[in-house]
Formats: sequence, C-alpha cells, structure tokens
Amino acid sequence: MTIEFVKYHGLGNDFILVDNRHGSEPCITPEQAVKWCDRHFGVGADGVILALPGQDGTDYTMRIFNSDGSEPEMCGNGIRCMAKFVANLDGYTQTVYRIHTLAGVITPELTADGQVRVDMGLPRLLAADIPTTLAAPDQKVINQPLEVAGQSWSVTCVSMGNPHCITFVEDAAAIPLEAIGPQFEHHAVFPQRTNAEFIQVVRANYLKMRVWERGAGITLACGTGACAALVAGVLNDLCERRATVELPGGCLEIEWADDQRLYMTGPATQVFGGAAEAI
Ligand code: ZDP
Repeated sequence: MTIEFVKYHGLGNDFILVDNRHGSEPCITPEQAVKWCDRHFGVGADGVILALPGQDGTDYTMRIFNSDGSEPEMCGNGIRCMAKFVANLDGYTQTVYRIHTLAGVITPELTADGQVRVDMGLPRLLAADIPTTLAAPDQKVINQPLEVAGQSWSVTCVSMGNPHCITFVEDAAAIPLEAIGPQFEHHAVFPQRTNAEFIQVVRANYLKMRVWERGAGITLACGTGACAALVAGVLNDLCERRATVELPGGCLEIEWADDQRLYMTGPATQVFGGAAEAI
C-alpha cells in the first residue's frame, strides 16, 4: 500500500507527517516507521507523526514514532510541524489548535510571523513522574550525582510528558555525545529510558544545548528538551524564566510563565511531499 506524506522539520529535527484523519488507529506500524525514517533505505527522518481525529473535544490527536519505532508521549518540534500540517489540511481556518497527545492536551498557535507558539503545559518534577529511581517517588531530582561512563555527573530531571535528564556543563561542544548519550538513555535509574541534554549557560537568558534523544540518538533540536532545560536552569538558579535556547539546528524561545506553564516559540518548515510504500 502506498501512503502519502509531507516532510517537515523544526530546526532540523525532521518528521514525516501523515494525514490519518480517517482512522482511529495509526495507518502505519512502528516497524514501517523505522523503515521510513532510515536515511539511506527510506524517506529519512527523526520520527513519523500521524494526525488522527481529536478526542475529548480536541481538534486532532498526535501520535508519533521515534526512528527506532518506540512511541514517545510528546514531541515539541513535532507538534509545531503538526500545527502547520493540519492548518494546511484545513485550509487555514483557525490559528489555535488543541491537540490530544499521550502527555495531555497541547495547544499550538500559528503566529502572524509564520512561527508556532506552543503551550507545552506544566513540567513534572517528581521522581515517580519522570520516571526515575534517582530519588524517592515523591522527591525532585535537582543537581544530584549520577555515575555514567566512570564519571560523576550532576543531573536534574524534568518531564515534559517525556523524560529528560539535564546536565549543565562548561562547554557543550566538548561533550562526547555519541559515546555517553546511549549510557544516559539506557541507565538503570530510568525505567522508561531518557532523553539526555547537555547545557552550557552562555548568559542568564541564553542557553546552548546538545541533545541525545531517546529512540532517535543525536538530533539537531528537541523542543521538549529545550523546555526541560530551561526549567532545570531555573531550578538550579542558572537562568531566567525566559531564555533563548540555541540548538545545533537553530534557536527556540522558551518561557516558564507565571501560570507555571511552558511556552515554546519556533519555526516549522515544510520541505517536500511524496508517497511511500508501507509494507
Ligand atoms: O521522548 C522521546 O522519546 C523523544 N525522542 C521524542 C521526540 C522529542 C522531540 N525531539 C522534541 O522536539 O520534543 C521531537
């Protein structure tokens, strides 16, 4: 069977988007998503995103598969791409969408300058919610030691629906991400695995970040990770509640607002459309 798709990216974090409005289940399997994401034998992407009908009064449901076929709860760059994709399907009849995700209702808004501003909801900080066994279930993990690759790292854990383990470093460029990323991802203290972010505080309102993503490896950007990094920075007194987060693929504006919700603003770009075999 051939399925049509549109390829998008948010700061180089790229996704294959599929119109799945006419079914309540994903029209491709995790195994097909793995094949489509392959950059040599497939379309090439960090993940596949399916736009399904809304639930509980929302406009749409977003399901996403990582390039390894696992299904994350949320995806920050992906939801900006999803907002543009569904606006295009709908003929641009609305600018704000309520999207059902496994991390709750997320609300992207298309802004006048062509970017997407997303209400990413509340960060979750308790160890049970990350989840991690690094602290008692009802405790937060802020600046705690974690042994990885024979070295002690000081980590802070934040869930944006999906798990993030954040480490502040002097020089993000010097971190051997390829080597240590998998060891963070699969560390025994993270039962659902984790995304791992390494953050350099350039100024109190400017962070530089590199990310190793759960299920996808090194990517050029991670929206949920940028939100988690800002929260971790505030909790460690290292940054302001509003900052620019620079990723290898470009910059996101992140704000932890007075209502305690995270707001992320950044681009989403359509690249090309096509059709691929899903077998
Ligand atoms: O949590 C995970 O398994 C991530 N790989 C999901 C994807 C996160 C993403 N990069 C983002 O921008 O939040 C899409």
